[in-house]
Parts: sequence; C-alpha cells; structure tokens
Amino acid sequence: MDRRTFLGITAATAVMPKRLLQMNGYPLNLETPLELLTDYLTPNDLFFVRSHWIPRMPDLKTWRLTVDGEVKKPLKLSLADLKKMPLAETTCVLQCAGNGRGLQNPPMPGVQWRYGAVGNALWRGVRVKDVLDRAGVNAGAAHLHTFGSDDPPGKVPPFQRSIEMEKSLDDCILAWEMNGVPLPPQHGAPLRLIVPGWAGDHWMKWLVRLSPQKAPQSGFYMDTAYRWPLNPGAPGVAFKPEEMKPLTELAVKSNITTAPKAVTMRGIYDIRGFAFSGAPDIAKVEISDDNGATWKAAQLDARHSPHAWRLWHYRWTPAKPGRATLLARATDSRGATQPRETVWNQSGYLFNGWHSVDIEVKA
Ligand SMILES: Nc1nc2c(c(=O)[nH]1)N[C@H]1C(S)=C(S)[C@@H](COP(=O)(O)O)O[C@H]1N2
Ligand SMILES: [Mo]
Repeated sequence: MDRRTFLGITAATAVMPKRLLQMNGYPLNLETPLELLTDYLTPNDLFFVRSHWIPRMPDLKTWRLTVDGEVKKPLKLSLADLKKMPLAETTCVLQCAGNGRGLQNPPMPGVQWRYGAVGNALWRGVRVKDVLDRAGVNAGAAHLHTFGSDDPPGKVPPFQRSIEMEKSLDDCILAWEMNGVPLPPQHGAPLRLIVPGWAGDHWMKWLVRLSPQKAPQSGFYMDTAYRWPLNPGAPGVAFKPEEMKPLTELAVKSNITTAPKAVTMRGIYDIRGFAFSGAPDIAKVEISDDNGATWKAAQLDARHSPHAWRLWHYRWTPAKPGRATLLARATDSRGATQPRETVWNQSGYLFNGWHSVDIEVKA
C-alpha cells in the first residue's frame, strides 16, 4: 500500500496510529452503535464501513471509468465527463447483508455484526442507465459486471460481482457524493454503485469498470457467498447450493434506537427507531409490550423516499411495575411483516427477527 492510500485510510477513520505499518490484508470493518442511528441521514463519520481487504484505492488524478463488454461504443469517462451528464440523486438505505450475523442462533463464522452495519444517506451522481445508453448496450446483455480497484492478498478470490441489467437500468446510480460532500475514501471514492433496496454487497466501491455481459459474473462472491435460501429451513442445517439463489433485496426490518433503561409508572416515555425494507416504503411499525400478543402503531416520520428508511416514534405508558420488554416490528408497502424469528442461513445474512429492549419499571 502506498503512503497516500495509507494516509487516506487513517485520515478517513482516525483508527490506526500514524507511524505504524499495517502488516496484513485485514480490512477495517466498523459498526455504528445502534443508539447513534437516530438521524434521517446518517452522518458520514458515523456510517459503517465494510471492506473485504485493505483497499487499493484509485489514484484520483488518473482515474477513469471504463465501460466495455457487450456495448457498441466502449467508453473511458473521467469524473468531469460524468458531471456533465444529468444529475441524479436518491436517499436510500445501505445495509450489509451480514448485519445481525452476530445475533444468529446457532452462530456462524464471519464478521459478527450486531445492529449497526446499516445507514441511510443521500447519494448523488448519474444514472447507470444514462452512462450505459451512451455506450449502447447490445441486445441480450442481461448482466452488468462491476469491478472495483481493490484487490485481495495472495490467492484470495477477487470481489467481482454482477447485477441484473434490468435492476441497473431501473434505479441504480453511480454516486460521487454522499450526504452533500464528495464520497469519502472508505466509502468508495471517487465513484460507487448505489443499488436502492438491495444489500450492500451489490454496491461496488472504488468503481473502475462496468461491463455488460450475457452471463452473470462467476467466482466465489457470486456462486458461494451472497446466496439466500429458496425456502426457509431448520436453524443450524446448512442449505445445499441448489437450495439457494442470489441474495438481492433487503428484508423488512425495524430497530429500536432510543428507549429509557428505567422508568416509573407515572410517566409517558419516548421510544424511537428506524424501519426499512427491500420494498420501496414502510407501511407501519408496531410496538408490543406483551410478547407480541397485542400491537400498537408507532408514528411514522414524514420524511421518506423509495428505499430510504423511515424513522418512527412511539409514546409508551408502562402497564405494570417490573421488567418490561418492548418489541418492534415493521410491515412494508408490499405487505411483508417482520417475523419473530429470522430465516436462519449458514452465512447469517439479512437478520430481521423482532428487536426488543428491556426496561425496568419502578412502582
Ligand atoms: N470494491 C469493493 N466494493 C465493496 C466492498 C468491497 O470490499 N470492495 N464491500 C461491499 C460490501 S459487502 C458492503 S456491505 C458495502 C459497504 O459499504 P460501506 O463501507 O460504504 O458502508 O460495500 C460493498 N462494496
Ligand atoms: Mo456487506
């Protein structure tokens, strides 16, 4: 790793002391504490980071986006070229497929994310469709292969991915801005893919090449990782490859970010959180304090946008002294409701079981 890249990472995250040398391929994987995820737009310096290895970041001076493969006119575009095209923006959730892996039972290996490998941001750039239209995609090119500049140590398979052409043309964006400032280095500067409603593994960082192809990308990160059971199975029993399909959309989910630890019987208490889904919007969030027997609607915040998260709040009055357990569950705009138990899978993806908090109620 060169000095500029190294300083880029340290300046960006202020985690590694300046004069020490990083000696192996382990990347930074940084989770946001759940109680800090209270803003509609997650501040960039709080936003979780998930990288498969220490990135080899592009040199911003010589960086170009190559568009090749099944196209009539291959392109090499600078950031200035892209900025001359019609501006596009979207506010949406980025969640790592592995968020909540550390809550799965039985447990499995992998980064033990709990609640905070998720955030909501305003992304600004150009539509993938506008860039591909300039290149002219050949008929039959059903998959968009995406490549970042980072490469893994030794014989570790590269993080090469593809997404369906249909999705990429529908609402995907190539973003150079995150929450109104240039995309930070750890989030993929100068350009990354935004895939609204889909898990983070599709959101290629440090993008250098887009290549329409007839067949999907192959390799470890397509054929083995990021796959999801066709049908739910028994917890702890691994699915066979033919029982799985590529993981795409996020699962409907809500989390409680704000709740008091201890209360008295005489008060009304503010409970807050967020909810999102692979569906474009959240229809309702409900709260239960009787282990799911009865549910009451939380108030949804007015701010929303397709695939953004929805903040919510709820005014809770304790019913009896002792320990109360509050549960939250979300229902999305397609009618899918968050389940009590998540769908167990051997990679621990898309944990979305009901979230609960315990509160001590004094008489
Ligand atoms: N080039 C590249 N892109 C990548 C990754 C990576 O390791 N390399 N990690 C992916 C995964 S698994 C996730 S969850 C998101 C995380 O994005 P963030 O670090 O900006 O939060 O980036 C995705 N894009
Ligand atoms: Mo991820």
